[in-house]
Amino acid sequence: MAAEPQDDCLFCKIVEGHVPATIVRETETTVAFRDINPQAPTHVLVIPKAHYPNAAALAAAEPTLAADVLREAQAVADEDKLESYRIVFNTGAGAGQTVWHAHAHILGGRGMQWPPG
Ligand code: IU
Repeated sequence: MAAEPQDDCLFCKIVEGHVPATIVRETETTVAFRDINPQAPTHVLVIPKAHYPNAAALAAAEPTLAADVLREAQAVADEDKLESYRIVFNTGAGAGQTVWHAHAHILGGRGMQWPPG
């Protein structure tokens, strides 16, 4: 099932080029851009071009596209020469999700703590 762009979605607007972003990679199905409020030396968001409200909805509807997002996470890490990195999918407001278009945070370039905050 294809997901249509949403008029009120910031990340759909980035995909369409209507809102600026520092894009680091683009494929047929995904876009990767630097987070405007970086939490690590590398903080890139990888998003599917198609609109899904979160990673679970994306994986349920288009597992191949979810895999594309994960593949691009590694490509971002390779480009920034990260030996280790963290992938975060905040899912739901209680977990800190603020943008309702599925996105993977790719964080690296510094030490990480566990458990996360
Ligand atoms: P979250 O997992 O939904 O909280 O992540 C949304 C991210 O989108 C957050 O880290 C913001 O800094 C980031 N972001 C952005 O990169 N560009 C924007 O124009 C906006 C948010 I609004």
